[in-house]
Amino acid sequence: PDPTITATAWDESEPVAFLRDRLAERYADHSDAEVLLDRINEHLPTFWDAFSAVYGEDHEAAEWAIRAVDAAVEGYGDRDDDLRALDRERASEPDWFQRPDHVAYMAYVDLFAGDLQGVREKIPYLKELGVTYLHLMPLLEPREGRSDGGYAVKDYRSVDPDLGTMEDLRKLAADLREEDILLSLDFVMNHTAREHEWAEAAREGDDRFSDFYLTFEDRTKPDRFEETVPEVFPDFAPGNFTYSEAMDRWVWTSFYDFQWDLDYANPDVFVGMLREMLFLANVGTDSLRLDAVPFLWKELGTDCRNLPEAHWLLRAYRALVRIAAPGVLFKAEAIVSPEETIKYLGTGGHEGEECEIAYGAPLMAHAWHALAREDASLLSHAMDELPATPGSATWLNYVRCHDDIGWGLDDGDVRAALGRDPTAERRFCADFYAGDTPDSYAEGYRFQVEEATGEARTSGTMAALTGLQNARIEGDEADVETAIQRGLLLHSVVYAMKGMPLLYSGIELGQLNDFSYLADSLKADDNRWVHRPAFDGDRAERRKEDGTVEQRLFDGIATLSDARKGLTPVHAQAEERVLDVGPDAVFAVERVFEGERLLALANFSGEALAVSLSALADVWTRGGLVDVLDDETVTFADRRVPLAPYGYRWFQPD
Ligand code: OTU
Repeated sequence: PDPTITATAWDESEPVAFLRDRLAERYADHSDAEVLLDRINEHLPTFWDAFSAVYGEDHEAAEWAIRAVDAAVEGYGDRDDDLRALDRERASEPDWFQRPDHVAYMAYVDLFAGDLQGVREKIPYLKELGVTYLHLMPLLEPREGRSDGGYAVKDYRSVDPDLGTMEDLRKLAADLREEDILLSLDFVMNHTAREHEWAEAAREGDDRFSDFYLTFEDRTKPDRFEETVPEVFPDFAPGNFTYSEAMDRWVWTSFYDFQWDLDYANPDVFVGMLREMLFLANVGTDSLRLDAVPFLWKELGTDCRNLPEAHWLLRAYRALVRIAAPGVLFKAEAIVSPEETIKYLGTGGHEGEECEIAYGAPLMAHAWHALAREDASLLSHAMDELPATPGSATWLNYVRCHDDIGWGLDDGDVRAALGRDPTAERRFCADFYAGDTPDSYAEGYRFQVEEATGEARTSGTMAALTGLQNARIEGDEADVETAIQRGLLLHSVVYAMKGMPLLYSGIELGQLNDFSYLADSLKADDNRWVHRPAFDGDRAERRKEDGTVEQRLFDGIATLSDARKGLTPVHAQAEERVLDVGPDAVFAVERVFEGERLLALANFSGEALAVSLSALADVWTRGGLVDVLDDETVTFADRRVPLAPYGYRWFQPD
């Protein structure tokens, strides 16, 4: 029934109590009333707090709040028994996703395995790498033609027919669960494809759906927004607005012109997207990757990124999904400055109320910077400055992913740690990885160059950026070895730091840049495709042959995955301390949890060197150390630990 609340009935002084009573009446006869009302009572205060911060506190907002809870209750109703059982299990072990054992892998279904059936067949391969969490890139029905790798969704309730069916997806989710692998799927929540039925209806002049998107009758407002809103893809999708002839209006399009930003100021959009989100959760998804969350709210005079409302929206959704499907994780895709990124994990009194996971882009970009400079000072400084991660959350740490590398080095950090000009330093990174500095070994590409400063983002596979690509082409075995070592070094850091390590498919085999996209007119202008090669089965076979590049990389990474299993100090709740052990080239971190310690050392330079442990806590100096990766006990003369060029070592006290 329609949740009409008249202005006179609405009690604005006791909104939560009012809503609680209404909802108790509404669901009194529900077959699962007890469970539902418990959850509603638990999450209603945080939900209303967040929801009303966005939509106001009047009786109409309250009606929408009830509609939103209705959608959550429906979502609960549609949830399978085994998923509900999983929800209960996870509620009793809140750190279930923070444990040391987790290793994530991300892949495009078509490129990795052809289709969803193919992914099922690849499960043993994933297990060999120690994978416990699989993020499959966008696989819902995209618009035809260009679709930004599936990030332009036409229908959130059907699978891309080239990849399989919804039934295949459910089966895959169940098979993965059987093998203890979590499934993560994208929820593209900032925008839909222009061909989504809501956008189609808006174009046909439907009143309700016209309000689902941000459209403007002329350029007055768009021009004012453009004064403060940066562009995401200035090269191939300049500006933030696209003219729609059908509507004779300007539509907000942060990304490509065919990706229409939703208007979250409209509560109808909030509820509509909640339904789509819960549908996806109920397919058997363990984690929703919430795409482009910094962009959810727009406000004149701002950069329209990371606004408080974006956080309130996520908190409101988080509370509602806890009513329907509490075992489902929220993973924020927010590639923004370190201080802004961490807020998506729930900070400032909102611990546990927002996302459980966020991409560790700050670690990623700084590690690549350290590699280029053979100097870990900025990496150490930035990681040390990062505010403490909320205990309820974790990072997803990675070396490469499907996107470009944005050189998100903070001005103040660059000045403090290096005493250099920040713009020049970011430009140096783009130049180095494009192979344009005198001693660069890299073979990457600039993505979205800023003409004014020469700054740019970087595309390219890990193999291309670490010099493996060039070394292989030139056939120099010593260079090949060095490049493999660079790739493993980066992974050793990602595996040691707070968070879940994430492998980007193909990285474990040293796959090279792939230029086939240039022949495809739908992709040719977007060079991110250069680092999205199809999984190479022949290379995968070579991982079994001793001494091949593939075997050395694959086994190096698998060894790190193995080492994490059961290694208490890499639990996400473990403390993380960046240490100073002497040479600027060395990144040293200590992790401590439940009385157990890990010391991870990483030499970012191409020279062999030694570090001194004497200045560290006595546990590291009083006796022998267990070399975790070699599985042996060692002692060092004068407490000096030798590190090979680009070498890394993990120790525990004996
Ligand atoms: C994401 O990335 C996806 O990862 C991209 O593959 C998509 O193209 C895009 O959204 C649109 O759906 O700007 O350069 O702070 O950095 O959302 C990639 C978040 C991007 C943005 C991020 C975006």
